[in-house]
Amino acid sequence: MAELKQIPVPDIGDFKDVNVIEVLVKAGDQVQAEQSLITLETDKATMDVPSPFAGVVKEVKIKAGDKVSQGSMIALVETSEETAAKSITPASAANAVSADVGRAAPAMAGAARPTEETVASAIRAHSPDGTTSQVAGYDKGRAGEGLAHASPAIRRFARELGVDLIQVKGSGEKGRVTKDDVQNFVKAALAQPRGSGGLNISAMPEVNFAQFGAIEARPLSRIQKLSGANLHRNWVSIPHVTQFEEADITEMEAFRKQLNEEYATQGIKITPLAFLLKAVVEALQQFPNFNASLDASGENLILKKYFHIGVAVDTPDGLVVPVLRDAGCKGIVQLAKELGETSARARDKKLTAADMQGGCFTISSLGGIGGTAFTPIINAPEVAILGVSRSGMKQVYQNGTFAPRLMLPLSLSYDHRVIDGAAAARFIVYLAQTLADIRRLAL
Ligand code: CAO
Repeated sequence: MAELKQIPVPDIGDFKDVNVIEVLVKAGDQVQAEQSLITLETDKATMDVPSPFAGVVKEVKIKAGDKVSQGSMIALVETSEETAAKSITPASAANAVSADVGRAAPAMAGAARPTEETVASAIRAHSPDGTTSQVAGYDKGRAGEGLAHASPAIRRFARELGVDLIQVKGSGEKGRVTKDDVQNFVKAALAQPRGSGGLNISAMPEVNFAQFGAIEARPLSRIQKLSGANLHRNWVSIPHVTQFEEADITEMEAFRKQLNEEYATQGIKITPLAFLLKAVVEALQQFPNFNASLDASGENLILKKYFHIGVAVDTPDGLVVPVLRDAGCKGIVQLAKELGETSARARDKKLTAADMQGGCFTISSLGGIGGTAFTPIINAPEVAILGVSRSGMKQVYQNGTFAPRLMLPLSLSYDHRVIDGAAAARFIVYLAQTLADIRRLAL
C-alpha cells in the first residue's frame, strides 16, 4: 500500500541554518533511494542530501535560498511497498550525505555520526575554490584548467552524459552549474547542424597505386609524422590569412656583402636571415599582439615580454624549428653565428627538445632555394609566421623614374582570431621599411 513519508534533513554534523542552493527535484518526480534531493552550501563548500527511499515526490517543502538545519522538512514522498523495501535507513541516509564526501575524504566513510570537523573537512573537498577538492579535481584533471562550480549530483549527472563541466556556463548563484545548464548544454550540442561543429570531412579514398605502375612504399620519418600532425592541426584549426609585401633590400645587401667579407676569416656566414631576425624583433616590439599566444580558454591573449624566434630548418629527416633565444639582445653577427650553428646541429640531429621550445614567432626562409611567395602555416601557439622567398632585381618606380632595386618577397601568415588584416598590413609594411633602411635597427 502506498504511504506518504516525510523526508527531513538528516544529521549534518553541527551545521545549522545552512543555505539551500539548489533543489534538484519537483512534485511529480520519481526518485530513487540515494538520489540527491537538494544541495546545501556552507561558507566553506557544498553537499548533497539524498532521498532515503524511492518513491514519487508529492510536495517539495523548501526552495533555493532557504536555510535549513537537521530536521528541516525537505519533501513529502509517496512510497509503495515495493519501493519501501529498497529504502535506506536514516543512519545510512546520514552517511549518504557524505557518500560523495566520503569518496573525497576517506576518513568519513562509514562514520555513523559525523562530527562537525569530519563533515567540514569532507565538505571542504567540494569547496568551490577547489583548492583541496578531489571530486572537483576530477574535472580539473580532465580539462586541465579551471574548475566548474557544481554540486556532486550535477557532477555525477554531467559525467553520465559525458559532459565536460568546464565547458558549461553556470546560470546559478555565483556561476554555479545547474541541472538545467547541463541539459541545455546537451540540447544545444545535439541541435548543432551536422558538420557545423566538426569538419565533417569525407574519408580519403584508399587507392591501390600498384595497379597503375611500379611503386615503392617508404615510411615517413618520425619528424615528418610529428610535424605533419602539428601542421595539420594548425592548418585546420587556425583561421589563416597571408599578407604579402616586398622589401627593398638593395642597401642591406651591399652592407651584408661587406660584412661577409670582413667575417669570412672567422668562418661566419651572414645571410639575409640574420637581418630578418633582427628586424622581426624590432617589428614585434612595435606590434606586441604578434608576440603573443591565445591561452587555453581562447579568451585571453598572453603577451610575451621576451623575443625568442623560431627558424624553420629543412633537414633530410624533415622540418624542425629550433628557437633562437632573446634575439632582440643580439647583434646581426652574433645572430648569423647562432643561426649557422643551430641549423648545423639540426641537420646533425643534435637538437634537444628544449632547443625547440618557447618560440614567440617563426621565420621560414626558402630564399636560399627560390620561389616568389608562399603561404606558411602558423606554428601554434604562436599567432604569426613570416615566410621569406628569394630576392630578385626589379625595376621599381621611384622619384619619377624606374630604378633597379633588389626586392625581397615576404609572406606573413597570421591568426585572424588575434590579428586584424590592417594590423598585419602595418606589421609587414613596418618590417619592409626597417629592412629597406637598416639604420632603423640601431634606433
Ligand atoms: N634571397 C636570395 N638569396 C638568399 C636568400 C634570399 N631571401 N636567403 C638566403 N639566400 C642565399 C644565402 O645568402 C646563401 O647564399 P650564398 O651561398 O651565396 O652565401 C644561400 O642563399 C643559401 O642560404 P642558406 O639557406 O644556407 O642560409 P639561410 O640563412 O638563408 O637559411 C636555413 C638557413 C636553415 C633557414 C635554411 O637553410 C633552410 O633550411 N631553409 C628551409 C626552411 C624551410 O624548409 N621552410 C619551409 C617551411 S614550410 O614547409
